[in-house]
Amino acid sequence: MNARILYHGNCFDGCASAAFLGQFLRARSGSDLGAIEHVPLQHQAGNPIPTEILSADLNAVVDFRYSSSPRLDWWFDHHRSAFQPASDRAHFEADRSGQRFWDPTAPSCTGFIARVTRERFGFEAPDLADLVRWADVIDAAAFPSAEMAVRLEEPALRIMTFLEATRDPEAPGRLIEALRSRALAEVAAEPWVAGPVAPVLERHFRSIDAIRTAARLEGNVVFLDLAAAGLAAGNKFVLYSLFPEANYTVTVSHDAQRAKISVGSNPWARPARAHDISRICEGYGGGGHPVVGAVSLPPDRLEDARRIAREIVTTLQASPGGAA
Ligand SMILES: [Mn+2]
Repeated sequence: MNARILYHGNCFDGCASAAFLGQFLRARSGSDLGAIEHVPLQHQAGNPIPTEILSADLNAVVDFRYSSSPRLDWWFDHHRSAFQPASDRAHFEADRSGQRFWDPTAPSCTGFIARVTRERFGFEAPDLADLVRWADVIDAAAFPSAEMAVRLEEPALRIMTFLEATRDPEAPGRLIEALRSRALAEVAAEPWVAGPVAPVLERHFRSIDAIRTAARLEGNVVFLDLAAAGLAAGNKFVLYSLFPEANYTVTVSHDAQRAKISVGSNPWARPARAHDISRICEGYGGGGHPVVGAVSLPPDRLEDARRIAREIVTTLQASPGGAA
């Protein structure tokens, strides 16, 4: 019996989920289980999980949307948008296989798989506890400090950087195999991980100095015009590490597709966010969440983007509701 695990590609939680489920399936099936093949999935319009892809003896999907295919043997996800089309939700709720699981409140899919396989199937994997813990931190952006997310020193954060940067189609599968049985520090030190990560980190650290020069703290808001500074959008935690006292960030960026205003609130700031950022962005045709949002304009409207960004800075400097 061979197995295929489909997972959210180029994502730490996706790969960690695949590694954890692989260990579970091995423990459950013993010598009946032959090779496990790992196939990355990407969000895209249309059906990203065609039935032909579920053609192994045993097929699993982790950290990715639902499929109503009868060939799907195991499914774990924690995305709120797991059911597309929405009618898939009724299919999921009618399922009696006891092998399809969804919890949109779970910080990571890896942690969710660990919880379900322990509670329902008595599976314990103490050697994967570190992997589970880091998947929870990374997928929920629950870093104890902005500095940790900027320094990228921890092995798990190096592996995260590697996954976001690698263009080698063989790399994620190799990584998943390694994560199943080896410590994160050992995997991060492998030349095939550390090698490609080095230039990415170097670019990242160099951009920090340029951002420090270009950004301005205006009251409780950091304003950064990346377009004027000739910088591309990057690690969103840099501004919070440079300006820990700021409550909000407003960034203008520009590429061939759009002129964009990004608005964020500092997760580590006290007092915490008071404005609803999604509502502010909606006022300019954008959107997002209460804690983070954006407005996108066509690429030829950079000056309009700058004007809107200035207006949003002023709005955020005032108390919510209008009183200054
Ligand atoms: Mn996830």
